[in-house]
Amino acid sequence: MARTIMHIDLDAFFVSVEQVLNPELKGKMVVVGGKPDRRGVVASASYEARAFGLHAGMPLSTATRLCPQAIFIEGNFSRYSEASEKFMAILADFSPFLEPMGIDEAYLDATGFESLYGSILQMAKAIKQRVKDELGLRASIGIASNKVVAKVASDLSKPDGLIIVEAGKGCSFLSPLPINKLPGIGKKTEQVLKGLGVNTIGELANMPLDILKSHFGVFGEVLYQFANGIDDREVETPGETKSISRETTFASDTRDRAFLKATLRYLSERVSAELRERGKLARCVTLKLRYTDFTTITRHYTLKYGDDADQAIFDTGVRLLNKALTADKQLIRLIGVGVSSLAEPERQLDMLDSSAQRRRQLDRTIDRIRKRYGFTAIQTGRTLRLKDIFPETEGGYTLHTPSLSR
Ligand code: TTP
Ligand code: MG
Repeated sequence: MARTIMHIDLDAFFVSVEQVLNPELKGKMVVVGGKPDRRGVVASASYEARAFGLHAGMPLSTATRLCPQAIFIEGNFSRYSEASEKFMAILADFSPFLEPMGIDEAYLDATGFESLYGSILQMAKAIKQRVKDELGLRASIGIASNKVVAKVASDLSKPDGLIIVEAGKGCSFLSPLPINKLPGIGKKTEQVLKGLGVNTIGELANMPLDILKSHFGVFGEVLYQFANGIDDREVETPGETKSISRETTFASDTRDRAFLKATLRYLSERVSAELRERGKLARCVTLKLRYTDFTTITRHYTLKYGDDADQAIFDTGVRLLNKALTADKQLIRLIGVGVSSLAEPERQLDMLDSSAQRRRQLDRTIDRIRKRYGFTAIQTGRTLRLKDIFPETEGGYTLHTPSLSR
């Protein structure tokens, strides 16, 4: 099912808060960051000042030269964090699936919420209206079926904007835009890409993946996916952990069952170790596979009782994997395993099943040894297969998705 993801970002946030407190500043060239005779940089510039080329990160001395008539304000962070809290509280009224990103931006999963407000457009307008009425601030909103497209859309819509990108249109929406509009592309990456003759996101989307990988490593894969409008990152609500997952992308696509299972075993062990560390049991196990053509599937299985044992998570993952391998014949580029429906352990269940209790005791002993000597100090026959393939570090194997190698 297509998701509905919103990215909401306040316009010229620090400056706008100052303008609410002092309406005389409205409609003027205003810079928050410090007095012009100070060393330091622009934190936020009003859109009127941006017309002179001012932007965040620019030295105040340059800003003064470009726009001497601007009003420079020192700023007061406590005011901004207070406004930020109120802003997030408004958003939380619209959907509990809210992921605050920075001080003035958030992702909101609005899937299924549209009908509550008539339509997604009405919902977005209602958010903008409340932010304006209650805080005096303007919010720009991008709506799409994933995070990356929603973020680019909100940026492009600024100021006071609203852009909806229909499901399936993400790629064509991004295509004509310059590469620096894509999240994650900083000055350095932009320069390398330009050197390769890549100026637009569409050109990046059409680059052979191997070339991107040879220049940027694992990040090349992310760039490729984002440029093609692919992004399956969930909106993650902070606070209590609702799910735990680990995944990795293979150096080359594979259907080698033993290797897939060895990787799945390792990922399952990492997931269950974290479950035990957090003192939770999981009811739902999810397998994620991405195929050569980038289609991604997830398959779930609900356990009868909550569990945190390596073997239980792995066995369920393998069952889902076997089914998926029978159903689809493509090579696999990514495998992941996750758990959700987390609950506190109910100890009395252990008493009924002494083998489960023994397994748990074994897992806990292994956890203690691993804490002391590293994750790979103890391995099952299955994960030993990975020894020759993935580099080993003290913390475990280094998989090819660095952020997920924990
Ligand atoms: P942004 O949302 O990046 O910028 P903005 O809200 O001022 O302008 P717009 O979104 O309309 O483009 O950042 C939010 C606030 O974070 C910004 O008001 C000030 C602060 N900030 C810094 O202090 N330093 C920086 O380099 C950036 C980018 C932001
Ligand atoms: Mg902003």
